[in-house]
Amino acid sequence: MKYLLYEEKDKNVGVLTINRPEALNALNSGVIAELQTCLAELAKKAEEHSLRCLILTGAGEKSFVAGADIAEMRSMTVEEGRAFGLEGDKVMEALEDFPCPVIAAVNGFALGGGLELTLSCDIRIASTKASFALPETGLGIIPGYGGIQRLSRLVGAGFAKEMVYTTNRIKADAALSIGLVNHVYEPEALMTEAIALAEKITSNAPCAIAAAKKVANASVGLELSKSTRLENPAFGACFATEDQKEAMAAFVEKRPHSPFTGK
Ligand code: DAK
Repeated sequence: MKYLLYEEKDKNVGVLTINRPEALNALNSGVIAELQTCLAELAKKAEEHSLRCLILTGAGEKSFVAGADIAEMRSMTVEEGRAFGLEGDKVMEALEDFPCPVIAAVNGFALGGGLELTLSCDIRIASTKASFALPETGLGIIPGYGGIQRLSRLVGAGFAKEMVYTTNRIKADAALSIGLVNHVYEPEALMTEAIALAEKITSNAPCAIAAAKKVANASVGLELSKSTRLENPAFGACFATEDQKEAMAAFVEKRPHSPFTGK
């Protein structure tokens, strides 16, 4: 891969790095195509539970992803713009539907499509150097990778609309205060903390985590009465797993449970 780095850490944690630092990791069609291919491959590992939490980050000290590639977009026709958007949407959906949790470790600029990428992840953590904005309206376009919708759901329509209409860039502490990120760390601590968070997730039963992610995603936008009904079949299905039997037996027998297998 030209634009991506992938590294497997201990405890079923993977780190995927967008590696185009000379352009602040901007999303050109090459990056988008590689993300599609790579996420499809990694999804197979996640289905088998050999990968149980994925961390997404950007290469270099300055940027997570500084948006879609403006140099590439500037001369697009309406049809090309739509096609470019559709390919990007596939990446956003692949992250959102990824079979295990995805953490965005935001190490710098998360602008436009870069912010939208983080919104498709399950959890966002940031370094004190991170900043967030949707600069699209200043470029004559709108956030086209589901940013308006996902940001509104996360931080509420008021903050989302302010970010879209003003293009103002907000720092990590402001992102924390509106719930856009869960935690903020010093830059040198970001990856250690991301891995610690990922390992905490992977210490739990992978089938249960996958089921919880599916229920959480499927519930978005549904009335409470409908979304709670989604939970019941998923809850019941957990009782078919070896991990549930072992974890509950271990509790009752007052012993540590054996490692979760994802079965
Ligand atoms: N695209 C292409 N190149 C970029 C880039 C970008 N988004 N951001 C930075 N770069 C490149 C710069 O051109 C520069 O390249 P060289 O000149 O060295 O060749 C290099 O990265 C370093 O950037 P700077 O020299 O500008 O670095 P500074 O520290 O001075 O400034 C900056 C950093 C992040 C403030 C600045 O680079 C900047 O404002 N960048 C643009 C940020 C931006 O506006 N991003 C949003 C892009 S719009 C769609 C769906 C989604 C989208 C579009 C369509 N459809 C459904 C159709 C998404 C749109 C966007 O994301």
